[in-house]
Amino acid sequence: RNEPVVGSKSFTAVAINCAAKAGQWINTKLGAYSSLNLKYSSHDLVTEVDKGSEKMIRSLILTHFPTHSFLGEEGVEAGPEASTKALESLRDEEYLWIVDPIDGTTNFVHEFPYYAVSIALAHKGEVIVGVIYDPTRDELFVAEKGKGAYVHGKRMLVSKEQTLRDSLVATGFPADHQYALPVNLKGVQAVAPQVRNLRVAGSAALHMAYVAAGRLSGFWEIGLNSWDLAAGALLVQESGGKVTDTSGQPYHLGVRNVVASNGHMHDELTAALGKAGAAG
Ligand code: 2AM
Ligand code: CA
Ligand code: CA
Ligand code: CA
Repeated sequence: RNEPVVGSKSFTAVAINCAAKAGQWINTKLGAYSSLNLKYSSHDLVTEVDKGSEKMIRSLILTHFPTHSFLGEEGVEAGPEASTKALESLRDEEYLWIVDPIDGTTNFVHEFPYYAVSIALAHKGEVIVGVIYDPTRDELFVAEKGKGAYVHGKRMLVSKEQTLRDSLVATGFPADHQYALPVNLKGVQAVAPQVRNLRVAGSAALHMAYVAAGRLSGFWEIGLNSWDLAAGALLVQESGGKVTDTSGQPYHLGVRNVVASNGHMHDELTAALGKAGAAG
């Protein structure tokens, strides 16, 4: 029981199967969804495809593992209070699946091909499996705690840039225009002049997967939820990178303000955000 690795192969197989199935179905709905709803504002979208993807993943997981717990974005009321509560009530469960059925819904709605399915399994609050699937490129990112991270079955390693100056860094523009967006705009203003260049592609999960794959040197964003980060954090860690909150404390499921990187320029990025008053 104190060896969470036992059985993790079948956990991983189920996670992969769910992500691939949902992702392929999502792509059949690109440009063909029928209901677009606003959650909090015109910046916060949900479609029936988000809900359908979550339903598909949830029922497949619970068929295989009926005793496990499930936390999915679309099963939780919108807003930071509800998502914190939902995580708090479940994080001590023995096995908890944490699912974002489409990360990058705004992109999906606008047919900007950069979105993903994110599935993580936590054992007593610690992520042991992370899978992110990009259906546009048919790219499957998989990590198992202590066993490395893979894309297309090939081991991933973070990039080697040592300084912000040589780094390609991504961030996100939060949907929360009241609080998180102004904070992150300060971060953008501070970081953009210091890095090689900045990318804002609209999927936190894929940005994390790209840090793991060495395609980005680092990523930060303010105001995210557990389902945006759980799988990606394990991918980055298992690829040799570093994941903390914006104050430099180690990643855990409750982290909302995240910095993920190749490890080398991590402290420089975190310090730049802190100095700019952009740590959230
Ligand atoms: P989503 O597409 O699953 O909603 C882009 O900056 C990132 O922010 C995406 O990963 C997106 O995930 C997430 N996001 C979108 N709306 C959000 C909200 N209201 N609160 C927190 N994160 C959000
Ligand atoms: Ca959403
Ligand atoms: Ca998300
Ligand atoms: Ca989502």
